[in-house]
Amino acid sequence: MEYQELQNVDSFMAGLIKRNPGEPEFHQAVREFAESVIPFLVEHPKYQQAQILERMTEPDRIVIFRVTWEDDQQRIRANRAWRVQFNNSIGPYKGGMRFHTSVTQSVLKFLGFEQTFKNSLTGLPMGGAKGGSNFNPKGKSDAEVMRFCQSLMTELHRHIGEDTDVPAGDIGVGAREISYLFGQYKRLENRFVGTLTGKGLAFGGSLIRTEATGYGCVYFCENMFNRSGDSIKGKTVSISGSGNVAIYAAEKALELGAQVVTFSDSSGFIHDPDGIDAEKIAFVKDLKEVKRGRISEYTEKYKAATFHEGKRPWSVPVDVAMPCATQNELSGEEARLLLANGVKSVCEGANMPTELEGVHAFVESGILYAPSKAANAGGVAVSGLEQSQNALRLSWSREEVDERLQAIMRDIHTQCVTYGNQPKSETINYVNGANIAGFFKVAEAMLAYGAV
Ligand code: NDP
Ligand code: 2IT
Repeated sequence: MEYQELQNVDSFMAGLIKRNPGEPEFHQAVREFAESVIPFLVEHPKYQQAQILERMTEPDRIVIFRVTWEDDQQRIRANRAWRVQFNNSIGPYKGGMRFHTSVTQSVLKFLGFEQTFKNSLTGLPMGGAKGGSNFNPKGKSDAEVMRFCQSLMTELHRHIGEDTDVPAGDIGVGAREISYLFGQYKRLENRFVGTLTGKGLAFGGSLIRTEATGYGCVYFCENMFNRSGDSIKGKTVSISGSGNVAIYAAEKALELGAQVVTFSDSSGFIHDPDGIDAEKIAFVKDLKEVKRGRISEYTEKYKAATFHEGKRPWSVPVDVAMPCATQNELSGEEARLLLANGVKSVCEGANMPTELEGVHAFVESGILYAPSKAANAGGVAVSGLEQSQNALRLSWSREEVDERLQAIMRDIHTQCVTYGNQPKSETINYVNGANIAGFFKVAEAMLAYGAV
């Protein structure tokens, strides 16, 4: 890499795009980060002299491997898997595994990059990583998923460890997959250690880990409202997705007195103007987690609800929008529509769900807009607490973990307010706040280490 004199975002991005061709999601994540951090770097030349931004945007390493497995018809199948170990300056690598047909190196690089700063914001000693495979778990039997997970772990186990790299779940990787992965890891290593998080409660898992991302997202939203004496209570909320993050965001929003009116999946969204209550959430949980069905089936049971095939929920007028499905699921146009319909807050449960144009629209509008790095850090935070409990060989109560989660989300909010304060405005730029606060700790560690 040429020594770069930092001029502006565009010149920095031109170099990054040249070095990483064909990786649009990675470019997008870095650009959003660079827009916040470059003005800060210009004021603090010590980071630039050490080429911190250039080094931070280069992963420590990427492991790529083939996963061969046998399907139920005894046919041999092959997939590709990755582990992107992005940055371990402040702790062992930490981040989820994603199984989805859309997984590419670009997607996992954007996720590993963002994970580094999200983990820094939690205040826990965790570096950033992400992994996954283009394996499609949809329509596969439990036995097929098991064989795939065992084959994947047969290679991955060499690259991970409780003090090296600690994977967890993400899209397509839930309790079932983590159990198969952990079982194979334990067998290969002949050691029972907390090298994966999101484990079952019978074998080292933490209470509240399943709920943590969704709950944390709502806690963050409540912190934003509370700052101006308001609350999520009584607000209408649209949620996209109907997986782990979406379900528990809905559960906590309901508990705090909000009315949730949408869920979605990759085939469309449901709108329930009566509000999605606890019984309906339990129905969705069973539908998606146990029956592995489609969200459209909701309208067969709840007749007042409508299904909108191939559509996303952002046309429904609401006070709060929580994208909880996947990256780039909210366009610039949809962001403007939400704003025109009077949205007061957008809180991102998914990673990078809003296209850059939408991010700009939300920030410029001055609404309470929480970017994913800050808003969905509750999941990995409780993963960090699971690691602590495993190291101590004990388990904390539900109340204790929930209190720690709330304290961590409050602290992330405070960091965003500190670094995202705008001199001539009442509003907080939470994007700048999260990026600069997350950057700061990682950058200080890298500076201290010298040229490594
Ligand atoms: P799940 O696999 O449990 O659920 C994913 C949901 O999103 C499903 O409803 C799925 O629909 C939908 N979805 C996935 N891909 C697409 C797509 N391309 N287009 C439309 N809908 C899609 O995953 P999680 O709930 O765990 O993850 C959701 C988001 O939250 C991801 O961005 C993830 O990175 C992020 N996240 C997750 C954390 C965790 O702890 N699990 C922590 C922090 C962030 P369908 O069933 O049709 O595929
Ligand atoms: O994106 C994320 O933060 C996660 N999927 C959770 C990672 C973790 O290690 O718990």
